[in-house]
Amino acid sequence: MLIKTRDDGFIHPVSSEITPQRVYDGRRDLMKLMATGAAGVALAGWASRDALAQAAPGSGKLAALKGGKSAVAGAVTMEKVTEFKDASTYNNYYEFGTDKADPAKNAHTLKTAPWTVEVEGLVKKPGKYGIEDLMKLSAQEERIYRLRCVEGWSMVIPWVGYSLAELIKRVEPQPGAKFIEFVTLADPKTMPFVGSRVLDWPYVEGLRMDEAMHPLTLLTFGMYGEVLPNQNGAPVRIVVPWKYGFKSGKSIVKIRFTDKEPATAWNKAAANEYGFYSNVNPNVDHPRWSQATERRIGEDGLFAKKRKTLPFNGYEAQVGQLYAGMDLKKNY
Ligand SMILES: Nc1nc2c(c(=O)[nH]1)N[C@H]1C(S)=C(S)[C@@H](COP(=O)(O)O)O[C@H]1N2
Ligand SMILES: [Mo]
Repeated sequence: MLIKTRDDGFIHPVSSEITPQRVYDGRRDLMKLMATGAAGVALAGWASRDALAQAAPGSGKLAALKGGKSAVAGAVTMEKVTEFKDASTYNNYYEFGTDKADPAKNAHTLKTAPWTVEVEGLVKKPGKYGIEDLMKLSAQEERIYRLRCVEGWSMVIPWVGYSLAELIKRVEPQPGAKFIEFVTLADPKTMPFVGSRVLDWPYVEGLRMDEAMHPLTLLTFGMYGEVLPNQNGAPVRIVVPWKYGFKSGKSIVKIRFTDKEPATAWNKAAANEYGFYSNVNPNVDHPRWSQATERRIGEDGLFAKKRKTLPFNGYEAQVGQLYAGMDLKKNY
């Protein structure tokens, strides 16, 4: 699966290979269908979706879809996907304002082409990647991940990208490289709140090398079969599904390999509230609120029940081993 650039510099996905958005619009019906009889198929994930697509009325085109399958275990959930409208209008992107509606209103000023990502620090092959080359570096696939924000809400989003590990292997980390730092764009001309004092700009995030190498860590270029909307971190962001959302830095311009734990934006702003690890953990409260439950965006009607937050956001089977022997209360 590939996302290509048109000659005019505008980037768009190859739609025949990516699940079109209407698939998600119709997904509620598919889920209902699944609940009534096709339950066994539900366990099989994507294969089942193709089968169901054949069964779903008016969605004949879906049956021909082949590109959406993820090769990475645990990279697809059969939970109901959040509406695109919600995922692209309820955002955290403080460079464009602190209100959830601000990024969708303001991020049209972000200039995503041309765009380069610099790979530097403790690697044998440092370099600058144009966004188009970065997109083509490895086969892209679609993965449906939960994203759990530290503020207590969550979404289920079909992301498009490839494992960050593919890039890491390509640039050959030096033996001393223990962490990866992600530096995101801080452009006061196009980002109205970069002058504000909420955070120390640029927004920086980081991962330990084994976390960055974990196949679930997705270098992300698209969602819902399209390139990322600006407010979701165009043209490239990271998605680390077992960590609180703020670990998933948007609009990345630098990937730096270091021997020291990077100083990250929220940790610098409030170290007692936001740790470096920030693995989703229902047993470790935020100092000002519980992390035991979450509100799924799109389900916030009068009778909507809160969901129980799962350790590692439900990805414990895949990533728990990374933290064997670590005190996760201390390393929050
Ligand atoms: N550069 C940058 N990246 C960021 C943020 C931000 O303010 N600036 N917010 C983070 C937070 S708190 C969350 S919850 C997720 C939200 O991603 P989404 O809007 O695509 O759901 O982005 C993260 N990445
Ligand atoms: Mo967040």
